[in-house]
Amino acid sequence: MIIHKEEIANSNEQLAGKHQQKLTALNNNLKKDSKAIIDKLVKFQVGIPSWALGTGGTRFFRFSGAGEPRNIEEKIEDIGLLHALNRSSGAVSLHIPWDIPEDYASIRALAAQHGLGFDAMNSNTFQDHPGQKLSYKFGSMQHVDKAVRQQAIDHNIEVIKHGVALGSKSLTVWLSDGSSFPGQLSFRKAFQNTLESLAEVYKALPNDWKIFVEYKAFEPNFYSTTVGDWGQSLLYATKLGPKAYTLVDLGHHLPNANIEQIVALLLQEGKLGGFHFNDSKYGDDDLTTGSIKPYQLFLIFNELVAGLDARGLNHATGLGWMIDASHNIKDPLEDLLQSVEAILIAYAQALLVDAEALEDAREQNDVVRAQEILQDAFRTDVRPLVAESRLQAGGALDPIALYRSLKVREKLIGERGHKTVATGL
Ligand SMILES: [Mn+2]
Repeated sequence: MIIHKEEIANSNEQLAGKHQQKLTALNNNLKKDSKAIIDKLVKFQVGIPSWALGTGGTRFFRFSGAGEPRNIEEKIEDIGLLHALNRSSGAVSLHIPWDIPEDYASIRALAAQHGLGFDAMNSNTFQDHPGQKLSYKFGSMQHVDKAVRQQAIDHNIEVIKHGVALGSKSLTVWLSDGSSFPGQLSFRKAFQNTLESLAEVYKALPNDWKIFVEYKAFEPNFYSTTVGDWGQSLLYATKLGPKAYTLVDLGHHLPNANIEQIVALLLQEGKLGGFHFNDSKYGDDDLTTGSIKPYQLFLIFNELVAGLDARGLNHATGLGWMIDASHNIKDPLEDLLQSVEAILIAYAQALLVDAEALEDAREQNDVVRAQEILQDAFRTDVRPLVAESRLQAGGALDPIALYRSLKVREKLIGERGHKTVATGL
């Protein structure tokens, strides 16, 4: 299905009066130029991964949703719906082999029709695929058997080829490699094998591509992970070369890690390349961004904005932004609308921070004032700015309300049926 411009315009018309009131009230109290902030919000796009359109599950059970996309075309259609509503979901991040494009030209045309481009490609050596010769049970790029490592290398090179054909410019590698018991592997050999394998993939990267090395503290391996934290990821990225970067996934840290500090230093070193948004209470919970720790999200964005500005990088294109979440009990499309909204809210709040005053407070060791400056921005209700940016970009003032009133899910169920499962889930 398609959401028509008139449907969005009609709904916006009904909400316009109230929206204008809120925006004027906010503008009257802002110390910064709201136009510059709104322009930045309009440009900011968050990639949507192809695996996030269906209902996820846990290791206990997967409670199926309904009307889920059954193939890559329907997944692109779903991202098109999101983008029509919020105008901030303009990129698709594909997962291979869950979403292998068969006809590149038609997939590209379909994406373009929805105003979507192709963001980072994702490889998968964390599971065995049908017809695969060798097993990844004991790792892929770290494996003691060279033939298994070669299989993982070949797969990643294959993913790059798909990406080139679609117009993508980056490859994200997340390895589940590690060990579940002490003594199971040699940390040093596992690192060396992984580095050599990644170097083979690096060699196959086109010149204008980036490779993102994603880290994760634990799970599915529970004793060690071969790319376990930002230090290890940075080590790989540094040894690989200038096209290799670290990727921060918010859920991949040990509890209470200071992610904003990690982000600040990686950016300073020019080695932060990709970013995966989600939220968590305990581990890699993959919950809706901003649903648990909105203040942390704001503090991270504060460092992102400061770090990107310090390097003169474009906020919208300086990093690869993507949502990486699992929707177990919510409608995935509603969940994604909430996540994108939360990301834009945190971004807008970070743009409100008075960086000069903050720097001054730091120089004076005025701890109280520094905190006041940050919390003043965080406690500002910036939702009218985010809504205005959507309005200006042609999106809906209230995406979730419109999604519900247009009965999008009901229509998708009508088209696709109740019992559908997205590929890869
Ligand atoms: Mn991730």
